[in-house]
Amino acid sequence: MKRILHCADLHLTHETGESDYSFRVLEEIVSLAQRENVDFLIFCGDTFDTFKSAEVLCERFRKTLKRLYNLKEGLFTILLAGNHEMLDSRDRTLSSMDFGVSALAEASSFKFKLFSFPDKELEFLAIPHRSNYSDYLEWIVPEKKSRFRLAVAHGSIAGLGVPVFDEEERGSVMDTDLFRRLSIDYALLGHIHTHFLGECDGVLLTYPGSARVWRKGEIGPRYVNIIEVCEEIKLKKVGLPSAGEYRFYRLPLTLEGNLSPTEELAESWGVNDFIHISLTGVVENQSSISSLERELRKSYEDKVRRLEIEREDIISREGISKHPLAVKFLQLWKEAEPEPEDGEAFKAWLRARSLGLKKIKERIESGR
Ligand SMILES: [Mn+2]
Repeated sequence: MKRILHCADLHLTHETGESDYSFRVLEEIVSLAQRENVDFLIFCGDTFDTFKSAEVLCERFRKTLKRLYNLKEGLFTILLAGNHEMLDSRDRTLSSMDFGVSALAEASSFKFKLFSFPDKELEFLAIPHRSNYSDYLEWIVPEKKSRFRLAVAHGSIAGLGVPVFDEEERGSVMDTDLFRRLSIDYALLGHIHTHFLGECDGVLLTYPGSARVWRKGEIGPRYVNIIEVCEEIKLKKVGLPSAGEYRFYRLPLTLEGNLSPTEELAESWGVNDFIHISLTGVVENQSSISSLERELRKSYEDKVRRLEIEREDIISREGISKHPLAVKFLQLWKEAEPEPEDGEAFKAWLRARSLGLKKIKERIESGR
C-alpha cells in the first residue's frame, strides 16, 4: 500500500503578520506526513503567495521539509506551480531556486511531465498551472503503464459544480475530458479553496481546499487529503488545527450603540481563528462605538490569532429615535419581539430594526 499526502493553496507569505502563521501550517503538514508515513508529498500549487514570497522563503521551506527526508527513505515530493507563484515573476522561473523537493513542476519547463513508480504501481502526470489548456488534444502523453495514473494539477474544472469563490477561482478552466483522454484515474487538484470530492466520466477529482485561511470568507476547517493506494484508491480528509477557522459575525447595535443580546461570542473560538466582526445598525451618535470596539478588543484580541472589527455598516443619525416615523416603527417593532430562545427569529428581528431605521433615515434625508 502506498500513501500520498495531497495539499494545496497554502499561500506561504513573507508579508509580516501572516508569515509565521503560514509556516506553522506547513510544519503541521510535515508532521502529518511523518505520522501518516507517506511515500509521496504533493504540493498542488499556490504553495507560495507570490514569486517574491517563494524567493524569500525558499530556504525556510527547504529546511522545514528536510527532516522528512531523514525519516522516510525514498520519499518523493512534488512542488507544482500554481497561478500565485507566477505573480510578479516578470518571466523569472522557480527553477533557479532550490526548494529541496524531488520534482519542481512549472509551466516554463514543460506542459506536463510523467513521474512513474512501477514498483509502486502508480504514476503521476504533473500539469503545472497555465492560463489556458486548450491545446491538450495535441499533447502526446506516454501510454499508461502503471495500475493507477494520478494527475497533479492547478486550475478550475468546467461543469463539475465545484463551489467557486470569486473571479480568480473561475479562471484557467480545465475540461474533464482532458483527464479522461490522458487516462487519469484520480486527479489531485489545487486552486479552489474549498474541499471537494467528485467524479466525472469515471475520473475521480479532489481539491483539499486551501491549507490555511487565506482570505475573508474561507469558512470551516482547513484540510489536506491522505490518499491510500492499494487495490483501490481511498481518500480521507484530515483537518489542520493550526490553520484555525475564519468566523464572521454581523452584530446589530441598539440606538444607544450597545450590543444587542445575541449568541455567546467566543464560545467556539480557537487560538488560531480569524474573527471578523461587523458592527451594524442605526445609532444616535458614534461616540459610544469607539469604547465598544475597545471593549471587544480587550476581551478577545489575545484569545484569537486575528481580530478584525468593522464599523462601515453603522449609520448615525442624531435624534432619529424622536422622529414620529421612527417612534411608530420602533413601537411596532417592539411588539413583534420573538422569544430570545427562538435564535433565528430573534436575529431576524434585530436585523429588521436596522433595516427599518435605515429606510426612515433615507426618507427623512430626502425630505419626503
Ligand atoms: Mn490559491
